[in-house]
Amino acid sequence: MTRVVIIGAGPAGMTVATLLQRADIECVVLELRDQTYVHDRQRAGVLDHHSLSVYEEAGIAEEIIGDTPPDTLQEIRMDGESYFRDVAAVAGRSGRSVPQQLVVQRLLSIYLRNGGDIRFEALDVAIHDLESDQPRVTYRDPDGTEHELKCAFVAGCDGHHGVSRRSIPEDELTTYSFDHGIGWYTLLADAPAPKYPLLGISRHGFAAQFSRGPKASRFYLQYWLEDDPREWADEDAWNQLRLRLDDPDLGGVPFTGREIVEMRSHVVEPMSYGRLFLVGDAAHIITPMAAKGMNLAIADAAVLARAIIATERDGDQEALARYSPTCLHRTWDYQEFSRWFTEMMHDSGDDSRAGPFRRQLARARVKRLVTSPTALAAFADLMVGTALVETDSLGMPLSANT
Ligand code: RFL
Repeated sequence: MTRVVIIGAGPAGMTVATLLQRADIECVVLELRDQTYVHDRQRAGVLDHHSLSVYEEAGIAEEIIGDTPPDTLQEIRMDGESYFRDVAAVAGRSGRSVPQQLVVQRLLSIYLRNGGDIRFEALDVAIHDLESDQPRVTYRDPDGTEHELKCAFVAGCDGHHGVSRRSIPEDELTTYSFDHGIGWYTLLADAPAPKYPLLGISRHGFAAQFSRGPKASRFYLQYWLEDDPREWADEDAWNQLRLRLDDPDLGGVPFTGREIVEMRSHVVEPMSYGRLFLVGDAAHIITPMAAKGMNLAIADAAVLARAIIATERDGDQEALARYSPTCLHRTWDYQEFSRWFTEMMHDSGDDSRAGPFRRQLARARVKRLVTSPTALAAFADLMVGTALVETDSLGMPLSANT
């Protein structure tokens, strides 16, 4: 018998595990893939200010962020002009550019160094007796040996395609999905990143370039849904990046990773059922435009760990009831921000999708951001990461009337 079974060793699962371990609450992590896969999986790249505060509170921020400098400026290139926005100065706080695989590697290293229990290549994970106060989780080793873990709580941190959400009866969940009607081709290359995150607005479509460590970049390239960019020659992709990012020097190295990013948003409500709590991508998917996916996963993980600690240590029966409404409050806030940002950046470039009127509206929004300190302040607050708003079990913010 353990207290908590955590399914999935991504940012959500490893954050729950590390925070529980620091509070001496026994847990076991079950991960489908092997350690090399978990170590090397590249995705997000920014820890926002709230995520940093989670690791600071746990006393592990220094180890997680290493020597990465604060995230400060962002550059937008539009019509041959560059606009710099110092979101950190405006918000009065900043995040850090830490590649997701480093966040996971460092959490894993802390967890293992302190004697944490993680089982890689856990196959056919299944959750049973969720409505009881002693759920069971079963899985199989690659050699076929079957295992069963009894626990008090299950943290479903196994991403969008995992088993946790599917273990909840369908009629207990409401699912909200939205297809943004946009295609993004994402490319990794050992090409030095620009000094600041770069977003390019162009008649040829949207493009962006972000740092993924000191010598690598992740590129994003909008494509039209009738195309399959995986069929593009590398040189065609480089040509589009040069054009849209207004940088003739790009290219000359091979791409080391190519992926299609689904520009879909997805939220399920509630984020818990019986003793199972959905955390991160298992409960919601957000477009990468505002860099919030990993940060929402970390915020959920922190809320869940705190609630489990309050229940286990202090017998607080209410804390877990507030988990789903508190996380959904933040999720919807960021879904709105991400959609707004996505629409603005895409509609203000090519007008074949949204039409010329929407293009002019979107460009007015971009210009407002670079000319109005008030508009920039609201943007910077969300971009850098807001403080967590706790809600009551009905979803009303606890701080709304204070
Ligand atoms: P993860 O990272 O998907 O981890 C889930 C883990 O669960 C394991 N698993 C299972 N384990 C046991 N049994 C099963 N049946 C299992 N099924 C799956 C998986 O192997 C995996 O180890 O979910 P988590 O922890 O919720 O973290 C979410 C983030 O990974 C995700 O939101 C971000 O990567 C999204 N995202 C970005 N987020 C940001 O904050 N900033 C960004 O700049 C950013 N860029 C991105 C992104 C996502 C991308 N892709 C590929 C969708 C860029 C890209 C290209």
